Amino acid sequence: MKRRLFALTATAAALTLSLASGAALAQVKWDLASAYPATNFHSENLQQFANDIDKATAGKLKITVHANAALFKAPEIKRAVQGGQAQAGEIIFANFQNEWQIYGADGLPFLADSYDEAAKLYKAQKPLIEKKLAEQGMGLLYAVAWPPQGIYTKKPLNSAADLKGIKWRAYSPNTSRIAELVGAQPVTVQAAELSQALATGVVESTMTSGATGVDSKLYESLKYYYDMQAWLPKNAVIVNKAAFDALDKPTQAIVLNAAAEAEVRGTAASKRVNTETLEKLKANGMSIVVPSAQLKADMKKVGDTMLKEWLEKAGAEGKAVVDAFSKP
Ligand code: PCA
Repeated sequence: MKRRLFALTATAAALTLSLASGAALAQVKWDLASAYPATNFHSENLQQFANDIDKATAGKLKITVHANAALFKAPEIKRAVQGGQAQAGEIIFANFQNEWQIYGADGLPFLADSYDEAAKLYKAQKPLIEKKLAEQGMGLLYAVAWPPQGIYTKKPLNSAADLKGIKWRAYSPNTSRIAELVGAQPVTVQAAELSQALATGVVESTMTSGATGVDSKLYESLKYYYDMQAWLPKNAVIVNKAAFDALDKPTQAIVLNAAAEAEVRGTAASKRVNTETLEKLKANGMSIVVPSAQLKADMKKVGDTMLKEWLEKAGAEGKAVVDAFSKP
């Protein structure tokens, strides 16, 4: 009897041992939700990020990228990552401004309107955003700016007054506010539904990048692109903290390293795509227009109003971000 018990215990011990080593070798699978088409430069960069991790971990961490809002719609991705329905996701910060103003800083017209300024603004936002995401049970892996935002229309624009009454597609609180300030009618439509909204006449103008102009074939319904270079909103790749913490240390280091590389690679791609997509819009019959002095001045005024409003809402944190950004 005694003997038998020992034998059983030994078997149990062996089993535990094999399970433990099995656990250490087990493959981890993550879902990464994103909202832009698979051929968009952000999505291609994400896929490369996932491939790099797959390779560096010898297949131990497999990340499936679900592009084009296939898993969650753009505004749902942040909550899905927070709740662990997706271990990771790509969000556009500016979508979450109503939750916390600092997320919207890079969606303010003419605050940071070049790649260099966007990088500087990111530096000012980053410590606050990392802290906020940590409080929400998430981590920031990397962020990449979209190309500068311009105005797409059917008819020529001489000044902001020409935007009065037109149906304006917005993707964020700030892009809706612009419409209100110029007297247009804002309709919120995320990129995944933009082509359809234009085709069905739900909207007839928008403010976005050349990249999204090409992704959504805006030249099929719209004729003009006013190259305002108004702001460069950032996409960020975020991770559920519990999912990240559950990885072993070497795998965590691999993820962070791949993220740092993705940030550099994605930023270079954004710059390249900015030039390429404006060329593509032109090749497809769109007029790429340098805005008139009047249109520029009108939109600058909109930007000034929005910065003032934002600073009122964002309080001391907002002031700290703008001060850090404005430091020479
Ligand atoms: N494209 C995205 C966000 C900013 C951009 O350039 C969009 O239009 O939804």
